[in-house]
This record gives sequence, C-alpha cells and structure tokens, in this order.
Amino acid sequence: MRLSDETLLDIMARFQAEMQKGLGKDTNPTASVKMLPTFVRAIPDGSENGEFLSLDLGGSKFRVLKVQVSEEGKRNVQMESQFYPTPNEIIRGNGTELFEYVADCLADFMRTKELMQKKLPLGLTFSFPCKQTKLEEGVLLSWTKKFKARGVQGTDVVSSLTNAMRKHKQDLDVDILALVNDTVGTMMTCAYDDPYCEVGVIIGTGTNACYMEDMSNIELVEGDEGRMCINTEWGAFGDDGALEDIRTEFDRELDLGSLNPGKQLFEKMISGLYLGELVRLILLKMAKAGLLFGGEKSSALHIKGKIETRHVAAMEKYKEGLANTREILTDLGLEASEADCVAVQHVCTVVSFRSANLCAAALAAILTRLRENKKLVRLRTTVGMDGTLYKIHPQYPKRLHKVVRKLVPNCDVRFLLSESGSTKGAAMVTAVASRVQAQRKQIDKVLALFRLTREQLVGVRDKMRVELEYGLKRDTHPLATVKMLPTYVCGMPDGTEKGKFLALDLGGTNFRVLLVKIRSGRRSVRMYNKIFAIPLEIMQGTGEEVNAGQGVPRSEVPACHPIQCRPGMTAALSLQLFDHIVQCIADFLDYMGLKGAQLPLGFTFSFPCRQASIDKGTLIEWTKGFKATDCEGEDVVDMLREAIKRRNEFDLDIVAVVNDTVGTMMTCGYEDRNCEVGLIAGTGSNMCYMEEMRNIELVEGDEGKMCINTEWGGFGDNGCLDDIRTQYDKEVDEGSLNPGKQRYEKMTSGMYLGEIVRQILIDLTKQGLLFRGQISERLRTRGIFETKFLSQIESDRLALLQVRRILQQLGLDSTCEDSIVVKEVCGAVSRRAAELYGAGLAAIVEKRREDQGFEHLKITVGVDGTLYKLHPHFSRILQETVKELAPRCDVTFMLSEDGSGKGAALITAVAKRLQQARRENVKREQKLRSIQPQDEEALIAREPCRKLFMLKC
Ligand code: 0WK
Ligand code: 0WK
Ligand code: BGC
Ligand code: BGC
Repeated sequence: MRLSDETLLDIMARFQAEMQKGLGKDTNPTASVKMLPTFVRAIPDGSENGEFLSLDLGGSKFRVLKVQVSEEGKRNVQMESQFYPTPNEIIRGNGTELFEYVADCLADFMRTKELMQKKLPLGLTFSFPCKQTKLEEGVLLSWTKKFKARGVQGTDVVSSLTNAMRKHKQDLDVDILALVNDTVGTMMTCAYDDPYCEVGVIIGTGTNACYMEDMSNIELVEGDEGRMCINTEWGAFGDDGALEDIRTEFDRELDLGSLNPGKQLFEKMISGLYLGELVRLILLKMAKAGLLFGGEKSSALHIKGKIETRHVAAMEKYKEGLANTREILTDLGLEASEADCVAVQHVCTVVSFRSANLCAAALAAILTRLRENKKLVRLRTTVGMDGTLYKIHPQYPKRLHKVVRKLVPNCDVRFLLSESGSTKGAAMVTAVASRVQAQRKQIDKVLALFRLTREQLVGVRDKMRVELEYGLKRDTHPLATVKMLPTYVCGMPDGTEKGKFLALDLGGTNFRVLLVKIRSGRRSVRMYNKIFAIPLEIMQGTGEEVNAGQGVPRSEVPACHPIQCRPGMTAALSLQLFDHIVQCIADFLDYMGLKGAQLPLGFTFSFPCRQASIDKGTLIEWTKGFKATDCEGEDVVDMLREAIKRRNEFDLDIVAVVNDTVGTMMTCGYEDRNCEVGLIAGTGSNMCYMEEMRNIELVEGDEGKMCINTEWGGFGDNGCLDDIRTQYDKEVDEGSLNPGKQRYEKMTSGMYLGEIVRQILIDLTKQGLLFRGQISERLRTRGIFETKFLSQIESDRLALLQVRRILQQLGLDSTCEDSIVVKEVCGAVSRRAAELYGAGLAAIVEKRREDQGFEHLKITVGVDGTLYKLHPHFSRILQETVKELAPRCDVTFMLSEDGSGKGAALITAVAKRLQQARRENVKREQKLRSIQPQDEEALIAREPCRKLFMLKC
C-alpha cells in the first residue's frame, strides 16, 4: 500500500487519460470515469438571490434545508436545516418508498417551518452518479456507498421525487429546479466566497470531484462556448482494471463483500465508508497470521464494517491516538499489547495515507488539466473540500495538500473547506436556475406570440381564401386588399418561342438587365445578364440630392444620372429611376455590343401594377425599399419608353411588363407544364397563379385561363390578421416606408424578418433578458439585422461561437446564453413566416383543386427569392405547412434557377409571336378587304388582345 512518487505520477497520468476518454463522444460509453456534464455553466456571480428549499441526500446524513440567498442584496446566505435518518430498509428497499420517504421528510420540514403555503423552488443535492441532459433532470447510473434501493437505476430521480411529492397527501407543490452532485454543490458553496474556486472534492462516505471544463472539450454537450462543470465520478476509476497493479488482496476482499462488487474500486481504496473496513481486513489477516493480539481473533474483528473511519481517525490522532487505539481494540474485544496498538496505528496510517495519496494523484490530474486548458504556466486556483473523512481525520488534509503540491508544483492551490455543506452551493445553482427559468418564461412568452397553432394557420388559410375570392369579384375588387391583378398572360410557352429578347428584372435584391436567347424546339434558353445597383437615393428619390434640372454637364454627372430633363423639378425624380434604368440598359447593350439591335424587351417589374394589357402596367403603389416619387399611378411602360426616348441612343420594343411571380411561374412552366403558380419569397412576398377566366370578373370572357398576380402582400391590410399580429409587427410597420400597407408581406418577407427580430431583441434587452440589459446603438439602428443574418444564425451547422461572431459583427457583445436566445428568436420569426406562406399557398392550391372539381390536385409551384433559397429551414417548413393545410393537393416546389428574367423573355416571345400573328391576320384580312395600310396600328389597338392569345392556346 505504499505508493512511491513515481507510482503516484503514473496514477496521475492514468487518470488524465481516463478524463480524456470520458469527455470523448465515442470513448465515453466504455470509459469508467464517466465525466458527467452537470449543466452548471458558471460559478455564482453574486446576483443570485431568493428563497429555496434544498435536499441533501447521499452523504452520511440526509438533510432538508431552507436557504435564503442574499437578502436585501447583501451577499449572505441564511440557512435553516433539519437532519433525517436514512434507515437501511429505506435506502436498500424499494425505490418508490425511498422517494415517498424523502417527500415525507420534506413535508415534515415544511410543516415545521410553516413553508407549506410558499411555492419555493427546490435544489436537490443527490450524491450519486447521474446522467443529465439538463439541470432539472438526473438519470441514476448506479447506486454507490450505502444505497441500493430497487428500481431506481436508469430512471430520472427528479421525476421520481416530483411524482412522490405530487402524490404526497399534502400534495407538495414544489418544483425541483436543479439536481446537483454534492461535489458541484461544494464547489459552488466555496466559489460564493472565493471566485477562484473551480474544483469541488468530496472525501466523505464516498469520494468524488468536479471541476469547470471548457465546453469545447465536452463533446457530449452541444456548443463550444464558455465552460461547464463536469462531475468526474472518479470513484469508478479502475473499474476497467486500470488500477489492478496497485490494488491489494484487502481491496479485493473488501470489494467482494461490498454492495456493489467490481464497482467504485478507486472509491473503495479512499473513502470513509471503506477505510475502516480495510483496516479491519488487514488486522484480521495479521491476527490470523499471529502477528497481532497474540493471534487472538475476536468475533468483532470478523464483523464487516466493525471498524469505521471514525475509529481510524481517532487512532491517528497525534496525542491521544494510542489511547484511542487501545480503547477501540478493547471495544472490539481484543487484548492488545502496547506493540499491537502501535502496529494498529501504523496500519491505519498506511491505509489512510494511501487514501490521501490516491486522492492527491487524481486531484493533481484535474489541476493539470485546468492549467493546460487555460494555457497557463502557473495555475492559481481554489479547491472546495467537504466530506467527513477530510473533515474529521486529523492528518488527512495536511497529507493531501502536501502530496498535491508535490505532484503539481506549478499550481498554487488553496484548499477551502465548505463550512455549510453543499446545499448552499446547491441553492446558488437553484438561484441561477430560477433566474434562468424566470427569464426563460419571459422569453417563451415572447416566442409564444410567434408560435401559430394549427387552428390559427387554418384561420389564415381560410381568410386568404376569402380575400382571393373578394379580389376576383368585380364589385368587391376595388376594396380588396389582396388585389388579384389580371396579368394578361393566358398561356404557357409551348416551346415554339424563339429569338433574342432583352429583359429587365427590377424589384428584387438585384436589378438585372438580361439578354435572353430562346431556341425553339429544344427548349433551350441562353442568358447573359448584368447586375446593376439601384442607389438608395434613386430608389427613394426625394429630389434634394440631385438637382439634375440645372443642366449639370454630363462629365460631372455621375454615370447614372439623367443628362437632359424637362422643366419642373418633381418630374425629374421619376425620371431619375427610369433614366437610371435606361442608363443601365445602355451600359448592358454596350457591354454586349448590341447598341443598334432593336430588340423586344420584357420588363419584370416586381411591384403591384394594374394592367390593361400585356404591355401596360400602372404602378398602384411602391412596396419594399422603393419610394421614388411621381411613379405611383403612372404607367411604368410609358415611363420607361419616355426615358428611352429621352436618352435617344437606342430604341427598344417594350412588349411586356410582368410581375416577378409571373416571370418565375413562366420560367418554371417552361420545364414543367404543371407549374401554374409562381411564388416569391424574397425581399418581398407575393404569389400568382393561373385562374379560370370565368372567375376573373374584371376581364371579359369565360374561356381558358389568365394568370392573376394576387399581390397577397397586402393580405391583412384590412385588419383580418390583427389577431396574430404582434407589437413587434406593428413596430416594424410603423417604421417602414409604407405603414399600414403590405402587412402580410411585413410578417413574411426577407425585407422585414430581420427588423422583426431586431424589435424583439430590443424588447428582450429592455426586459434585461439579453445583452446584460444594455441596448447598444447598433441594436437601435434600423435594418442592421439583415435577413441574411437570420439564415446564417439559424444554420444547424453553425456553432454558438459563430452566432456570437455574427452578433459581434453587428456590434452586439453577447454571452453564450444570449446567442442561444437570439437563435431561438430568429427561428420563431422565420418559422412563422414560412408557416404563413404555407397557409396562403394552401388557400390557392385548394381553390384550384375545388375550381377544377378534382379529388386530388397535382400542381407545381415555381419559386424564387433569397429567403426561400438561402434560409436553412424556410422552404422545408413552408412545404410541410402546405401539406398539412392542403392535404388533397400534391404540391411540387420547383426552384427557379434562372430568375424571372427568363420567364419575362418567354412571355415577351409569346406576346411577340402573337403580335406577329395578329399582324399577319390583319394583313390577310386587309388583302381580303384591301384596306389602307396606315390604319394598321389603330386596327391592332382596337382588337382586344385576349382573343389572340386564345388562338394560341
Ligand atoms: C456534506 C455535504 C453533502 C455531502 C457530504 C459528503 O453537504 O452534500 O454528500 O458532505 O460527506 P459525507 O457526509 O459523505 O462524509
Ligand atoms: C429573383 C427573380 C426576381 C425576383 C427575386 C426575388 O429573378 O425577379 O424579384 O428573385 O427575390 P429577392 O431577390 O427579392 O430575394
Ligand atoms: C458518488 C458521487 C458522490 C461521492 C461523494 C460517490 O459514491 O458516486 O456522486 O459525489 O460519492 O458523496
Ligand atoms: C410586390 C410584388 C412582388 C413581391 C416579390 C412585393 O412587395 O408587391 O409585386 O411580386 O414583392 O418581389
């Protein structure tokens, strides 16, 4: 049993390896030192306060306590406690009875202390190895020490005790907020007084240690940020045979006679429950060998557990040690000579010395790991200590401290005895848990506002359906908030389209000018495009910036500004946007060397336009980030044509103006004929679909179909969604360019989700639930929380570290907990957006199914937009919601790879061909009636276009 320094250093190294093994995701299952995560992520920081109940079960004494933490802000803790016995029939009986007994003791304590009426949270110190996935849970891995109640191993002791309390005749209304191991309670207790304390050691009935480990080393728990306390359960060190070379016959004999043979082998060489027994077995062997007591063997010496650790401690006392030894041996019915007593003392010393040495070796391994984790040459730390053996054995602490300092000379270790047991520490953990729980409740209250029930989503679907019908009907159309705008696109391309077309794609994230070459037959389209920026001052032209009217010389006007303009400033503004567009077209034509080409142009204009024909579109109102004045109520094709005329550099034949949803539907329809819906989930939110002409009362004719641009962004502008609109939605709307408008869009589209998140974060910070209650200037800045950050923050692959980095970039200094909350807020906002999209889409596909009288409808939806494309979960949640709310529709979602520019070109091609066909027909008729050529244009104009399209279909 004499362990040399080399052996101790070797045991220290072995234990370091065991710790590594226990922390590893793959190696943990076979590790004997389990390194159990405790979900205690920080030591007390003095902000803990409140009143708590605490149970301390598993050590030599069972205690129930009431703990008052820092009344009136003073960092002090008041405790009242009551001990209760732990009879063997309880701790080795039936598990249910054990927890009923604990509940009885708790009830007795609460009755005595008149606490029955108070709903106090409870912290449970449970000194056995428990697997936890959260603070308020603990699945018992195995009993140790004196406990062996049946039916408890493998179960969650928190829910077992909670059930026992609920079933108790006094129905104890107590919430267990935290289960902590006694080592953790001890560390927290000592850390309350000494913030250097980051290790807790118990050397009592049993032995164990915990310490603060870096999250990045704890593979069993998600997240790499900060630290978490690990309960090493070092008592099991060697259960895999790692210590066979130092275990003696006495250790083996003791283990065989224990309640849990083969288990806790390290503990059985160290802790108070076993030390006395080891001494007994050694004395028995020596007596049998005639080396002691004249070979006398008293029956007492044969009785297991007859010699207890308190006896060993007594025998090792400096002065009265010998007298104590004589007295104890006499009590054991042994005639002991002077020499026998000295020898027995010596045996005690050897046994207890080995215990201290082994403890020191394992503790030294932990201290080395802390020093290495912190990358320090010298570690200064404090170890919180508790346990009867450590407290009552006269020599033990000194020996332990000495050996630890010998084994880790590069650590300045303070050993701090926990005066008030581990329950004070448990109360701290409970205080933190209760604060976190209270905060959690407040956060959940906010998140719940974004959690839509199935009923609510069905409500949204049905309300959307009503609005769709409302918009289609002639007499309700003018008031409809879902405008249901006819687009004069009546059919899908049939593959005969061919030619070169220019396309403009305005209104999404990027403004694109495209050249689209369509080759018929093989349905192949080649596209060349250039992305141009639309400066904010043009998007929201308010006139001041550029006084173009005063004839600024071209060389001085930055490229994208108009060169000539008519008198009257205001007009200049609309000019600005369209002149800028024309400038970009000019650049593109230059770049493509197409200056002279008189190409047909399809104009994707992603805003609500009332159309009278395929090439006429009056802007009803701006949405998203646009607010250029003097455009609303104007025909955008005319404005573009005028701008082209003003530039007088090239001429284009603007054949069609289409909405980006229509362009998207067409782009996808070119590949999949079932595609009859176009959906944009991008900066803005909108959907179009092919409607039966008979349902479109605004346009003549009942044959065939026409695409309707629903402009569902306006859904709810009549207040029909106010039941699910939150204060944050109202704040975003009030801060937007078009308050009161596009409410559905403002709850669902990319331009606004980030703003909703920002409003929520501001509110949570005001409530002190985030960023330590500090609202930074950045957080007050509108638009900083771009939607792309949501997509990044919500990506599963992203560790919390990266979330913090993103928040850092936004100038938001956050803790690990903050990052988790931000991620949740982003998730709640984007989930609601996707579900609302799903409800809206379910309404339209259900309508299509019913309109066509189908049992089941198979339909494809063409989708585009950065939110749908880039967000990690949006598309999945949207699809699941449609499946849920329109179960009789089999909806295929087809991502539009090439953007709506292609669709616009296809529509232009169709329109162009029909224009052609119309001209030919006219010629044919002319010939038939030999009428004058010059009236041709008039003839065309008069001829309602719709019919021509029909021809095609
Ligand atoms: C006192 C602590 C308790 C712990 C005990 C260990 O309050 O949580 O279990 O120390 O020492 P023992 O009583 O087993 O000697
Ligand atoms: C790409 C399309 C464009 C549309 C945009 C919407 O080509 O017409 O406006 O998607 O997505 P966003 O760019 O707004 O995310
Ligand atoms: C248990 C530990 C406990 C230690 C000290 C051991 O038997 O497994 O969980 O910390 O005793 O009480
Ligand atoms: C516009 C729609 C457009 C949608 C997606 C909305 O703001 O009103 O016309 O389709 O954004 O870009």
